[in-house]
This record gives sequence, C-alpha cells and structure tokens, in this order.
Amino acid sequence: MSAFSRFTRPGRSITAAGAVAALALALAACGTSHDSSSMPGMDHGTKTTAPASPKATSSTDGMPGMGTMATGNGLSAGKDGYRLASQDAHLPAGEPVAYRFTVNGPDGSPVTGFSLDQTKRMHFYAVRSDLTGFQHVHPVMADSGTWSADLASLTPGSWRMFASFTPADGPGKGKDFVLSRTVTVPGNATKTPLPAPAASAEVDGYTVTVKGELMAGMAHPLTVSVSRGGAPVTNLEPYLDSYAHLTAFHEGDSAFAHLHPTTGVDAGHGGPRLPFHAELPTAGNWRLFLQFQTGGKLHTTALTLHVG
Ligand SMILES: [Cu+2]
Repeated sequence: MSAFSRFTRPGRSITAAGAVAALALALAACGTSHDSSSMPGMDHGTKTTAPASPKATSSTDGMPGMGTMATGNGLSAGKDGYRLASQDAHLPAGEPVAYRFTVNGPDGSPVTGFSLDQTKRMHFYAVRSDLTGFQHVHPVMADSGTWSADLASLTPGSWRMFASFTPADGPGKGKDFVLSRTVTVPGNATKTPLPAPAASAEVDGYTVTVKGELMAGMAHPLTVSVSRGGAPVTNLEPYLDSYAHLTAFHEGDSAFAHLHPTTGVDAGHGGPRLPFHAELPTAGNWRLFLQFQTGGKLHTTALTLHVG
C-alpha cells in the first residue's frame, strides 16, 4: 500500500458533532532531543514504576466507525491470524541492544514478504510504559523472516515494542497491522509523571506548535506548525514520505495511534504549516511524538495532548 493511499483511507470523513475538548496550552517539559529518533534522555523521574496494567494486553479490535481501528490500538500481539513473536521478553539496560522478532502468518510460519509503507517495509517503536522513552527505528530482516531492531540504550522498566507493517501477500495482503509485545528491562525502575498537556514543544532550536480540538473516536484536523526564532520554517525535508511523522501513545495502556498527513510531499520543501488527520480512539492524555527533518538531520520532540 502506498503511503498516499493511507491518507485517503475510507471512513475518515466523520463529521464532528457535539462538544469538543480544547487542547490545554503549556510548554512541554521534555522538549529537548538530540540527533536521533531515540529519546533516552527523557527518563529522569523519581517514582517507582508500577507494574504494567493487565489491560495493556486487551484489544479493541472490531470497534466500528473509527479510522484508527484499521490497525487497532496496537496493544495485541496477534490479529487476523498474524502474530508478533519474539524470544526477547527481557532486554538489558544501559547498552545498545537488538530486539529480534518475527511476524508469523496464519499458517504459523514467518512472513517474509512485506509492502513498502512510507518508504519502509517495517516501522518499529519502542515505548516505555510511562511514555518517556521513545525510539522509532527501521529493523532489518534476514532471509528467514527474523527482524532485528537496533535499539539505543533502554532504561529499566516495562517497554512495549510495536511492529507496524503491511503483508505483501497472503490473507493479510494490503492490510495495515500494528502488533506489539512487552519487554521487561531489569533494574531500578523509576516512573516519570506525564508532562502537562501542551500546545508546543522545543527541539534543536525549533518550536513545534500543535493546533486542534480533539475528541475521542472522532476525526479532527490537527495542524502542526514549525518555527525558529519566531520565524516560520519552510525548509522541512521529506521524512518517510511526509514533512512530519506523528505517532501518539495513550497514557496508562500505551495504546498506539499514527496520525496521518492530509497532504503528500512534493519535490520541494515543506512548512511551516502541516495538516494532519487526528483520530485518537480513547479519551485521556496522549503523548504525541513529532519527528521532522531539516538539513539531513532528524529532530524528535514530544508533547502531551488531552483528548476529551
Ligand atoms: Cu518508521
């Protein structure tokens, strides 16, 4: 499936009705990043991590009328006969590490054929249970179908590993899947409270501002604007077929959502205003991770969105 066809997925034309919840405005506390898509520096809390919620393994597959339900909330290891399988239930803290996994098809054997989506055959996210740690990487597949995701150093605690893919053949051909498993990283785990909801975040001298009114399960426009020193930024470079890559994770259960741009990229540069399609399935706080590229450098930042 091409990236652009994802922008026009059916069922996305739900009209807003009723009250909407406004985004609260405040600066994100964790707006800094560095030159990679991982944010290990965001772990700096003091409280003890609670055990992962048992609800984290539940699935909301089959809820009608929700565009993000095309892939579900990503909290299940299996869907429609496909299964994310891995021996790596534990990974060490404090060092770069590879997470190995297969996607097993309905016949039980590893899938080896995947379609390109946003220029990659596999998108992989590692997210800590308190939504501090975030890594977005593109694993490499061996001929056997075993994928290896190279991760930067993990902090102790519970992490959820998400694989996002589209089978190139078989019963799931052309369908978008997001499946996940949890991993325990042993050690003295601390929990950072989620920063207050915010409308903007800073990264590498850029200010990223998000405007939109979000309501659970409803499709709403969300506009991302990028500025630098108060001036609009217009030299955003394409990154994964988009001028900004937005993923969101729900506080408490780490439910996954990918926000889709409503415009494609062209040969030129993008910015400062980027329209997105936001459809977050459940109410509460979501941690929104924003990634964009300038001068060949990837910038990653995050802010908290409140969904009413
Ligand atoms: Cu990706």
